Parts: sequence; structure tokens; C-alpha cells
Amino acid sequence: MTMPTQFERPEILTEENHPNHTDPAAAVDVVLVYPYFYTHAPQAMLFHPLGIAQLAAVLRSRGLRTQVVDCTFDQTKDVISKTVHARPRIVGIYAMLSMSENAMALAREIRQILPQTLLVSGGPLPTLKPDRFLPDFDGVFCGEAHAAFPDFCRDYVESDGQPKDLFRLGKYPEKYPGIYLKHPHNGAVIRSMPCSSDEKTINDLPMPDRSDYDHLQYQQFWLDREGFSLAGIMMSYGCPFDCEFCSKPVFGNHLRQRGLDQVFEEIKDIKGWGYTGLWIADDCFSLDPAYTRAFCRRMISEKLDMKWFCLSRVDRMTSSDIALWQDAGCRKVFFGLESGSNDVLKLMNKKTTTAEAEKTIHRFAQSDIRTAGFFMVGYPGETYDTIEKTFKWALSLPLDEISFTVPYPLPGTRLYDRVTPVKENPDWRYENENRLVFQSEFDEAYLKKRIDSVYKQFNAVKARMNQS
Ligand code: B12
Repeated sequence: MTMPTQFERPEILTEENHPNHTDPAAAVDVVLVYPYFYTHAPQAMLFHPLGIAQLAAVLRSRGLRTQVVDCTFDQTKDVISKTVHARPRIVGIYAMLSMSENAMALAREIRQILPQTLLVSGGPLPTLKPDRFLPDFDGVFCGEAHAAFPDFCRDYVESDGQPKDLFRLGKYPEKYPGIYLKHPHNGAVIRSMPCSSDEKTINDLPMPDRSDYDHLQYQQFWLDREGFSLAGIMMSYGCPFDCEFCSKPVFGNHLRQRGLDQVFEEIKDIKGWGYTGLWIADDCFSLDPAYTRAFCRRMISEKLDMKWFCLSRVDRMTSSDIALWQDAGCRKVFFGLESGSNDVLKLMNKKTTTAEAEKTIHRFAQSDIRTAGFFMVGYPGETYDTIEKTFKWALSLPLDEISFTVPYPLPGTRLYDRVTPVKENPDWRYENENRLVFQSEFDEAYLKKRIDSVYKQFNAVKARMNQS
């Protein structure tokens, strides 16, 4: 006997409760949901989601009626009501570690009300753990979904958009790189390898469509915090470094850079929405000094007057580069300094040294660019001595901000494979609360206590410096 499946649902398929069927002219083809709800946590940073903006632009360029639902400033009930009201054929929900529970809970609620709507997920965590999403979703798109997902949506909608068609489309998985579906009858996985787009494909993509976001609220958040407003932009994808703890599920190791013409067109669009600054979200902005210099020179020559923040490595930063970054509008750089012990940096495969970090941070201290250092304490294989060395070292550097976390072994990393998780599915919502989610040789209470006291010491020094 063939069991009814989540795709067929014969028991609930009636004229009355089949939203798309009763009204063939469904209002919207695709609803894209970003399942992050602003919690007002002090460490929260708000950026409108770029992946969703990218997908919305491509879907619309293919003629698909697309609505974006950004949960950031909303309540669950409003999100559900907006989604249901759109009567979509497909709902696509983004997911990453800290948002996966939200994504699944929303999917379950939407499923109840719109049983015939196709539910699809994508983003970093579904890329790594597609199986985890299949109980609540009909399918997952792994990796860079900007080509496969819109193609799939178009084919699905054109084929009348009924769940049974999913399997007709799934017969040709190679047409949709990164697709991951489970066959409803025999449970076999229908999948294809995700592909990594080349620079030409990336440059041919339409500009991310930012028209769906509540820009005033995003801007107010940053104005209150920094005095100017930041919007995210990606100029390059991928990072060739291989840090043991780093997860690069979507864009991988292969560095691809966007053409500066496209980048500047997007910066002007961002400025047009009222932003006065950029959060350059590249995995590492300083990877190719020639590219970053060309970007800075153009920022200066185009007189866009946009301030920007970025992430950088400590190596390959010269004093003249720092001066150029400052002239081009750079106001803050985040560095993954990680540890004050070279042995631990080696263990992490960080490929930098404390001496390089010291040189670069001191150089930045001569400029008007602020620096923030991220550190990790309690790394598997380090010792209480190296932890204390890291605290002492962090306090000795002329940094403007510091942040300590315990390691979070992200799925898909070599660190994840090296540790024993405490639970099979650790609760990742607490990523900023320094909870150890794996069996550690270190005492969590000790780490928390020391982190708090180092923050107090750091803040006291800063307060004294501000007074003098
Ligand atoms: C900017 C950024 C942030 C910003 C906010 C991002 C935002 N609002 O979008 C800030 C700084 C706040 C942030 C915080 C965190 N982040 Co973050 N972040 C990034 C970063 C650097 C860029 C994201 C981005 O814009 N990418 C560009 C777009 C185009 O790519 P994309 O979103 O992946 O979208 C593509 C695909 O995923 C897919 N896709 C996306 N959405 C959908 C939806 C559907 C339906 C489908 C089918 C496909 C699909 O198609 C898109 C186009 O190809 C990524 C790393 C990276 N290089 O992507 C990490 C990353 C996403 N962050 C990560 C993490 C862990 C965090 C934190 C948990 C870190 C922490 N310890 O605090 C927090 C969580 C914050 C929270 N709010 O819950 C991890 C996620 C790992 C995982 N396995 O899930 C990443 C991958 C970084 C890493 N190397 O570890 N982050």
C-alpha cells in the first residue's frame, strides 16, 4: 500500500481548503521569508537579508510574482497573515543556524493553513543538513541558489504548480543544481550537486532588490548605535583560507570578485534608499589588496561619502593601505584575532601569528579607523594557560572593542568533526551567551566569569582614557 505523503495529502485536498485550486489566479507565485525576529538583545546587529533580496531580484526578472516577508520587525501572527494573504504557490524560507527553529516553526504553521503550497528552504544550514529540513519542507535548495531556485520556481508555476509536479521536475535534478527532495513513495533522495557560480554568472545577476524592506527601521537602529546607517553588501564570495572552525557552506573556498561597476551601481542604489554607510559582508575584505585598493580609489573619486565597516585578516595590511581605507570612508574593521597563543592559532589553522596581529592593530591605532577584535576561549586542545594568555594579550592591544566567545563547532567544519556534541541537536539560539554545546575540557562557569571580568577591565580602561 502506498502511504499518503506530505506532498499528496489526499485527506485534506478539497475544493474548499485548497487555496490555489479554488482561486487559480493565485495572488503571488513565490513568497520569500526571512525568519529573524529582532529580540533587542544588546549584541544584535540588524541588516536586511541580502540572499532574499538577491533571489527576489532574479525571480522577478523571470516574471514571477514575488513577495518578501521580512520578520525582523514583525510578530509571528503578522508574518503568517501576510504569507497566507498572498496565497502563494511556493513559500521559500531562509535558514541558518540561529534561525532554523523559527524557519521550521513557520513552515509548520503555513503548512496547516496552506496545505497545497510548496514549502522550500535554503541558506547555510539547509545546505549542510538538508535532511533536517525535510520533515517540515517539501524540498531544499543547497548552496548558491540564485540560478536553480528561480528556474525551478518558474518550471513549477508553469506546470500548474501542483505538488505532484514536484516529482516530474525532480526527475531531472541536474537541471536544478543543489536540489534536494525526498521521493514521496520510496523515500529515495532526489538530489544534484550544488554548483559554484563563476565571476561572469555572478556579475550577470540583477542587483539585489531592496524594495521590500522597512529601511526606516533598519536605519534608525544604526543611527542610534553609530550615528550613521549601514546596509549590507557583498563584493566577493568565498574564502581560500581553511580555518578549522570556519563554516563556508554556501560560497566555499573559491574566491570570486564582483566587477566594480556592478558594485558601485549597487552602492548608489543603497544610498538611494537613504543609507549613509555599508557593512561589507565579504568573508574577508582584505584578501586581494589590489581589488580593495581599486575599490577605495573609486570610493574616493566617485565622492559617494559612504562610511563602511568590514572584516579583515591581520596579514598583508600596510600603513599606506590603512591610510587609503580611511580616506575611502572605512570607520571600523573587525578582526578574528582568536588567540594570544601561536600554538592555538596553529591548532585553528589560522595561518597568522600574534606578532602580525600586534603590528596591524598598532598601525590601525595610528589612524581614525576603529578596530574590533574577536577572540575565542576554551578551544579544544588549548589549556587554561593559553586562555589566560589570550585575555592578557587582548587587554594589551590598542583595540576599540573586544568580543570573547567560546567555540561554536558549526556543522560542516573540521572542528565540528573533532568534538563530541553535548546533544545531537544543540540549541543554537544561544550563540552569544557562551554556552558550551560540546563536551569540553573547560569549565563553562569559569570561562563566563573570566570573560565578564575581562570585559569590565577593558571598559574601565576605556572609560579612563575617555576622561583623560
Ligand atoms: C552578514 C552576515 C551576518 C549579519 C546579518 C546577516 C543578514 N541579515 O542577512 C550578522 C553580522 C548580524 C550575522 C550574525 C550571525 N551570523 Co552571519 N553571516 C553573514 C555573512 C557574512 C553574509 C550573509 C550574506 O548576506 N550573504 C550573501 C547572500 C547573497 O548569501 P546567502 O544569504 O547565503 O543567500 C544565498 C543562499 O544561501 C541561498 N538562499 C538564501 N536564502 C534562501 C531562501 C530560499 C528559500 C532558498 C531556496 C535559497 C536561499 O541563495 C542565496 C543566493 O545564492 C555570512 C557568510 C557568507 N559569506 O554568506 C554569515 C553566516 C550566514 N553567519 C553565520 C553565523 C553562525 C552567524 C551568527 C550565529 C554568529 C554569532 N555567533 O553570533 C549570528 C546570528 C545572528 C542572528 N541574527 O541570528 C554563519 C551561518 C552558519 C550556518 N551553518 O548556519 C555564516 C555562514 C558565517 C560562517 N562562516 O559561519 N551574520
